[in-house]
Amino acid sequence: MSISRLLLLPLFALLLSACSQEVPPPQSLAGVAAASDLCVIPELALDEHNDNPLFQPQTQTPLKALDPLLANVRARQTLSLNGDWNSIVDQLGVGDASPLLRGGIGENESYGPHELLEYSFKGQHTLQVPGDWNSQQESLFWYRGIVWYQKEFNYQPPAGKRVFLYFGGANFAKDVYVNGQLLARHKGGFTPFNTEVTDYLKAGKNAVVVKVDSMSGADEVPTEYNDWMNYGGITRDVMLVETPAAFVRNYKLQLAARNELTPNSSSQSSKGEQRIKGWVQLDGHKGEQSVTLNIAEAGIRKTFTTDASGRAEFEFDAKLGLWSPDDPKLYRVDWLSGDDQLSDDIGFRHIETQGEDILLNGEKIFLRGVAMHEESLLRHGRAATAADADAAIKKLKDLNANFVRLAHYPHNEHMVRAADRAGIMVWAEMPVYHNIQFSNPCTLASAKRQYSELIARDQNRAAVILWSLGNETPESEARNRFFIAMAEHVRTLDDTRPLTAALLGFGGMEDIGRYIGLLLAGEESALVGMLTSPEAPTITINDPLGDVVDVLGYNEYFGWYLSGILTQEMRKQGLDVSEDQVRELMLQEMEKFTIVTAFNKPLVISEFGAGAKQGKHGGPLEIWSEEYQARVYQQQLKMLRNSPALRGLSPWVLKDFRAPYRLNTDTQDYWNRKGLLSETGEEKMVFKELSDYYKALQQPRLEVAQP
Ligand code: GCB
Repeated sequence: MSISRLLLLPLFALLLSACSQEVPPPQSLAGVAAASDLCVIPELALDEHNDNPLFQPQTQTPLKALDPLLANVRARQTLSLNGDWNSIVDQLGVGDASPLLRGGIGENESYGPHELLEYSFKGQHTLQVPGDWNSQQESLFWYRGIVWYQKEFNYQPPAGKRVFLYFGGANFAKDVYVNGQLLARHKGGFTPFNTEVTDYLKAGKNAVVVKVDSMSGADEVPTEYNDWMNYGGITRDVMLVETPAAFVRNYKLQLAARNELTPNSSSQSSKGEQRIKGWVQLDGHKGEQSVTLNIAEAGIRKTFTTDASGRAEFEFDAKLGLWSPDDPKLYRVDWLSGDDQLSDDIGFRHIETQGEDILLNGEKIFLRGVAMHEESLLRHGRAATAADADAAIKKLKDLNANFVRLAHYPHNEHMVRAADRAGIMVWAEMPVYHNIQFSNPCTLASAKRQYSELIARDQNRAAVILWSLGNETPESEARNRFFIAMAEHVRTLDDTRPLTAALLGFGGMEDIGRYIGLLLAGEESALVGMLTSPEAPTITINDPLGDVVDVLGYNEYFGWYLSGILTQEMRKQGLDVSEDQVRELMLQEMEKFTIVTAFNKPLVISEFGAGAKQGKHGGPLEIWSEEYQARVYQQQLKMLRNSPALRGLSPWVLKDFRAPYRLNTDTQDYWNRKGLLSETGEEKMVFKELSDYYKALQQPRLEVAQP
């Protein structure tokens, strides 16, 4: 075997190239921006080449564009449309094409007993909303495709009011029909949308039909290939929201970034004074309009006059108690404008970075966190309710965490609001996952729009401290341009929160391969002693995306995937080693490794972990055992002490989650087993390992120090 060849192990690069998609050459940023405006049109395009006479697609253009998002809908008068919805599975996608359906399912045609119509919602199939269909019916467990939903309800439209149909989220593409008319089309599985239905509702019986297609497509965000279950359906709350004719549509009320404060500003925390900065947007007003902001507890009452578009921007000093994990103070905030009154609970805090530090209200913090998918701890399937959120928060508290990474897409609003109340800091994320079509302007447009929707929903949540742009995206020119455009977009919408992304880094992998290889070769060599003390590797994070973000996330699986990959490479190079040998050495040596960055920015280890089946016990080298998983954590936590820029952790992952990627039917059985909790929420040994560690970090002496 040639030891020198071990120096060039391509490792993860090999893995990644296997799953890379062909991406066309990068376009200029200007081109991307201009073309992205056109991307609404392809969404509406029909398949004109379908010449099957049975499938003559109708023209399906929604009657109107989507309305801008209404903020804080649960504080308004609402009629919940949650509950049982009738459903039709449309595996072949014929529901809006065949003449045998008359106009198509969305038109919700009614028919007499002797009229032939080849669909009916009157059958026995219902699905619960909010909820994913996969967890509700055994026959739908693996189903990916179209399901039509229908809900009939009685309603008396209130005189003089406007009514909006609001969806907290449904995965992935939706066509929304109200009383037979296509009103809205939305793509994206994890962000809310609404459409005004004032003119389309009747007194008495009404019906909403939604065509939900859980398949996103190669040009979408995310694509189909993700390490999580593509739960389909209307997965979040649906409601009618009533407003006065003119009303407060959205607002942003946050502290101005500390670096924005002018020397003359009186806003210095030492005086207990802050500077509130924000805007309010009215809807339905005529010309300029006055709007009052009342924060009674802080003695604030301000009246602003909007411009003709209904928007007012403001800035003023205020004396406020600041939100923090130790004291998650929320103020009751009231907006008053004409006939409208809207209340919210808002916390105020500063979050910023300074060199390698993350500062909360000017103080250095360490993020004691964990990553989680949006899966319920109370039952199988997508989390959707306030009770789900409370259960997750309770587990985070048991873990002594102050931080959660809501991976890999926006989670529901209940979760973010619960985090606000509980003092759990949140990493919010867009599903720009692995290799998407970075050079496709429509893909960029979709990511930007979804981010706008998320920010419109969550911009007032003190808990949200980081906007993450994406996860483990392989480096390319096109990818870099994509993220520059995304970062600009997000910062334009919200300049008060740092940006992050979970990076990949290959640089140091070769060094790890060389190091472990030399140790093993040394053990076998006649020249024992001469080859056995190579220098422990330093892994440098140098992905150029680090230039774009403020906080560097880094996913590393030194205690899990790396040993297998290294073993294969070493064997290719002629070294006769077993995976066990490599794994043992890796775990033993890991504590000598150092992770550094090429940027003077804070580092969060956004993932590390190992799989374990709850209840499976074995020696600390037996993979899939709880002992092995716990040992990986012990060694990882020792190793991470060496990283000078480390300011937080969100190991992978709170709970085992459904993952069709995971084909080992013995131990995985389509679950990703890296949870601290089993799929039914039982704690594995590693839960205590991490909670004890975080408890020790909570001690005042260690609070701001590295672990
Ligand atoms: C990762 C991904 C995450 C996977 C995880 C795993 O790096 O970010 O989505 O589920 O690894 O378990 O391999």
